[in-house]
Amino acid sequence: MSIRIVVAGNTPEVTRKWHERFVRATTAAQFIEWAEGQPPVDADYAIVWRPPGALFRQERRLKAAFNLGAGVDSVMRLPELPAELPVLRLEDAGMARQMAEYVLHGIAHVTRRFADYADLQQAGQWRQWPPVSYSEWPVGVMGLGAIGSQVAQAIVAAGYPTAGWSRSARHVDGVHAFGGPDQLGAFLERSRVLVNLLPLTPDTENILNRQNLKMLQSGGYVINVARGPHVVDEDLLALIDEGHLQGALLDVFRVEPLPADHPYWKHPKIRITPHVAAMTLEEETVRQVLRKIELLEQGRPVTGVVSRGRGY
Ligand code: NDP
Ligand code: OXD
Repeated sequence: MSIRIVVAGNTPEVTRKWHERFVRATTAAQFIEWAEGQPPVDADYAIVWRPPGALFRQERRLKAAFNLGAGVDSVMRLPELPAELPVLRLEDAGMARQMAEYVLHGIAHVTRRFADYADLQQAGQWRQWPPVSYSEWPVGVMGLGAIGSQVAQAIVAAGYPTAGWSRSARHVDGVHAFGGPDQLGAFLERSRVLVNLLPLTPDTENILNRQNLKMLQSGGYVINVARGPHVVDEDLLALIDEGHLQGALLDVFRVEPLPADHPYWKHPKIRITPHVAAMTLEEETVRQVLRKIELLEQGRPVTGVVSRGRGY
């Protein structure tokens, strides 16, 4: 009997789209679109994106669940998720390169004063600012994982003094390593641009709060490309309005789509994008997931298994 794989997205359209991609990629497995209320299909694996918890109530014979993204917060928070079920996440799969490009854009926007040039253009003025002094723009990257480590390397290559903060003070060439809660203060104090690439876990929720953001160098800038609940929105807005921070580039939000009346939409010092910093690439994703299923079926080890203790 062939392997049975259930595909479950957050909407029927997402489910259908991914189902089609996997069906097109291989005939070696049977793919089934999951829908709420349908009888159990006794699937071996689940491929999911923000799935409803009911999936895990219905499918009781799963050997593993594959998340169609790097961040697994929407899966790990489901009370229905069986405690022993291995959850696997995407590892890079083409996202790190996109993320590096997005973050470098955000850094250059502030260091090269592109917002000021836009104002000068509106005013019909020809004026040149002095060249960037890179030493005045130390960048700190929170999270040095599959994506964050490559983003940090791109920032180093661009010439900025770069530090990284991770749980384990992970080593990345050219990046000053800080680790754990004890070194968070020192990491923030030496940073002027803060790039957030942490996973969302109980330990990291609300980490970009007044107390921590206040530790950034004056005139600081925040780039949040990880998850919305990392940021205490009121604290970020207050520190910008008080002038301690000069602005922010935000790709992710507590509620998505961002509600129409949210102050971020109209704030002159905040730029937003609709969760597009690094998009899931279909070809790379399908290839990575199918390869891991093949390895698991052969009883061989796979990487990218989420630690239940750490939550990422
Ligand atoms: P990884 O799991 O590979 O890396 C996580 C990093 O965060 C590791 O360096 C880890 O430390 C560190 N970390 C985790 N918890 C803590 C903590 N409590 N204190 C200090 N450091 C911590 O994640 P990825 O790089 O693959 O992805 C990062 C996040 O980016 C995703 O979780 C997702 O939310 C977001 N993302 C956003 C996208 C977008 O389009 N906006 C697209 C893709 C991802 P250590 O190395 O010591 O384990
Ligand atoms: C992800 C995302 O986590 O797209 O992969 O946000």
